[in-house]
Amino acid sequence: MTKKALITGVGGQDGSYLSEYLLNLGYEVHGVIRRHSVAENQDSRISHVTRNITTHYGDMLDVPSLTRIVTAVQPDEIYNLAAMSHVRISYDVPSFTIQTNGLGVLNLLEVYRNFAPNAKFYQASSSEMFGNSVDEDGIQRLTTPMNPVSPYGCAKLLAFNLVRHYRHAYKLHACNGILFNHESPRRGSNFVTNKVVKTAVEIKKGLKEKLELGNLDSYRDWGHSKDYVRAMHKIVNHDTPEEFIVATGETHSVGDLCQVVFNKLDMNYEDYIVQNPKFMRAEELKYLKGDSSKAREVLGWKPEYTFDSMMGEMIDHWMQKI
Ligand code: G4F
Repeated sequence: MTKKALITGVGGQDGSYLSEYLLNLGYEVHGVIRRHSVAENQDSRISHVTRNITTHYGDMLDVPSLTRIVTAVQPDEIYNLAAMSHVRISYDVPSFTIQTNGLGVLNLLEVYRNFAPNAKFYQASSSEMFGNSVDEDGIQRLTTPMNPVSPYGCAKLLAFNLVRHYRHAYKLHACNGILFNHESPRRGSNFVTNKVVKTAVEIKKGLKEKLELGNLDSYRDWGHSKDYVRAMHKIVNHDTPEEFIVATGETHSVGDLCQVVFNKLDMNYEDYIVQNPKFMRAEELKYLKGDSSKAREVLGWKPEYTFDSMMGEMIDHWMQKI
């Protein structure tokens, strides 16, 4: 029988790659989209697959819409990818962030347990939940304490704990994937990787003179979204509902990222970068490097992209587009 997947946040980077991945596996794919005043922005990342998936208007804060969608679709798998996903902006809209990324997940869990309790549930948890906790050897693992440093991280930790609680209390197949940063040409251009690549290409083509950034000294473990959506599917289809970390195990500073990208375009990044306090955070998460050995050993997952091949793909994308 054809399996049905319901993806909240289907219009985002991960939602678009996950839709493609599940369609290729033969799934019937349903996605929840939010109304946007610019109609084209609602489904710009999934316009190439909208004929093959069914979209439903809904919102994590609107329980009637979630109830209507879950009841009608009766999904086998629910992937909750909906979120206010920008960490710096979460300091500007803390209440909205906590409501959407925290209480919104509670709404969806309630609808799930009441109307589709046999489904499997995946929650997009985040390495931002660790905050500045790191083990002595410089790695975050499943056992590393979680001490978030942003409204975004606090909300994600609330959702993470709710998912575990619902699993135990109501015997649901509800899992958390703790995903470290993951990028692609489809990443919003206000996240640092795509911002650096897009602006560097604009500079190369003579359209801009400078790249304004915030903190250059923070480190991130950057993987590719396409690799990470494969992990989501493996996590939810594992025999038992559990937590998994998805990460490359490599870390690079924002400064290193700039150096790699500008070098690939035969430029020296130091000639173009200006620091602007506007892009700094009230409290910075300084360092991420994840241990994904459980996902590799238990699920047989491993990334196909390297940092270098991912950056190459993103540069090619913007070189063609601009
Ligand atoms: O690309 P970023 O905005 O990603 P961030 O904050 O790490 O969050 C991403 O990864 C999380 C997983 O850990 C996800 F949960 C979350 O949804 C999102 O996908 O920033 C990366 C780093 C930060 O240290 C930031 O301070 O880049 C630094 N940075 C320096 N200048 C900048 C800039 N970030 C942005 N967005 N813009 C700048 O101009």
